[in-house]
Parts: sequence; C-alpha cells; structure tokens
Amino acid sequence: TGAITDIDLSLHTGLDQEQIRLMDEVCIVVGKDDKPVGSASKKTCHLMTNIKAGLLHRAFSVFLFNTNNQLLLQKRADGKITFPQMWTNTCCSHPLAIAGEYGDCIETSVEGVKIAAQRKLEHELGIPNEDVPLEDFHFLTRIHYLAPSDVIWGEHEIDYILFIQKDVRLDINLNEVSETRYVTQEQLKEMLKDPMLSHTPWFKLIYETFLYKWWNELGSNIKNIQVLKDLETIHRM
Ligand code: DMA
Ligand code: MN
Repeated sequence: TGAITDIDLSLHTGLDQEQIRLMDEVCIVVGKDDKPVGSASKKTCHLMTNIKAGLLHRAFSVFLFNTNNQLLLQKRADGKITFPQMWTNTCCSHPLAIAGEYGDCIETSVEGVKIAAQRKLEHELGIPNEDVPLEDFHFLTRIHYLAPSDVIWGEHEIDYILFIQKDVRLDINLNEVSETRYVTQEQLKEMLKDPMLSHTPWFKLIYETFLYKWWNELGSNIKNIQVLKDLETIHRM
C-alpha cells in the first residue's frame, strides 16, 4: 500500500452534512486474504487515490427476503456520497473497528458483520433489532471487488454476503434511502432491463453470479441455504 492521502470535505460544497459526519466512521483495513492490517476512516477507504494505491477494507451486503420469497431493495438517497440514487440490495455497509464488529479470523469476522448488519438495518431502514435476530442471518461467501463511483470516490472491499428471511417492520431513514421495494425474481429482471434505473456495481456482480442460485434455495426453510455456506473462498470479481 502506498502513501495515504486525504481531502477536506468541508471545502466541498453541496455534500450532505450527515453523510460527511459518517465519513469519520473507522473501517477495518484488510489484506487480500481478509486479515486485518489496521483501520482507517470511511473517507480514507473510499478515496480512489488510496484505492489505486491498494487500500482494501471489509464490508457486508444484506439480502433480506420476506416470507413470500420477495427480496427487499433500496434506492440510495440523493445525498449519499458514493453511488447516490442507485437501486441496490437491502442494506450494505462496513463492520467498524470496534468491539463486537471487528474480527481477526473468519468465524469472529462473520459474527462481527452480523452485528454491524443489525446496526445498519436499523439505521437505514428502521428495522428493529428484534425483527432480525443475529442467529437468523446466514453468511454465504466473500466477494473481493473494486468499483469507482466517480473520479474521487469508489469502493474496494471484501464484501461478506448475508441472507435473512423475515417479515420486518420498516421506517426508512430518508438521509440514507429514498425508496424501498419488495421484488420477485421476475420483477427484479424487469427492473434490471429498465434504462431509467441504475444499479450499484456490487449488486450487479452478485446478481450476475450467485443471486438467483441462492434465491432458488430459499424454499420453505431458509436453513437449507446453510449447505451453500463457504468460509474458505474469497471470490475475486
Ligand atoms: C458500503 O455500502 C458497502 C458495500 C458492500 C458497498 P454503503 O456505501 O451503503 O455504506 P454506508 O451505508 O455505511 O454509507
Ligand atoms: Mn466501502
């Protein structure tokens, strides 16, 4: 990893103040093997200058299904600094370098991202923690990808994929999410064809590879999906 650079967001007019504040969150910096090597602010981790120098951090993506096997999608708010206004999976964010969310081996890291997932499902979508108990999250695999958002910002992550099937209460945080929608597989395929809509790069990567295979396993008991759990592989995309 080369030299870390930084920018002063207070000099950037038009950015959302709450989203600027969240750029101070402390993410877990990892090597290509997902072993933690340190920590850095969310801002530092998402600057393309640092990403091009090799900076990589840990993240998670939740796919929440209702008991009718429909997937909950969100449209990212206009004020999101990265990938605004794009449709994406239920909830994404980062486990932080704090007690509970930090993990130094795959087993503790999986527990950490589940705690982070509960925290962010509540923050972004107003889902009470009791509606999404930790034991109901199913870890599937890890995906390593890099995607620019614009010339300044982007993602470079090892992304933990979590599935959960629950009927939940929603109370969306408009600073994070502008719209939500439950979709069937057919409805998602139609949305993806609509030229008026855009989708996040990580959501595209996942639906082009694993999403339908995993979705088809939901059936009557989500615990069936446990056989697809892969603690070993990090898929490079
Ligand atoms: C980051 O998501 C994580 C992935 C998998 C892209 P995000 O930009 O929605 O994070 P946050 O909600 O913390 O801003
Ligand atoms: Mn990220």
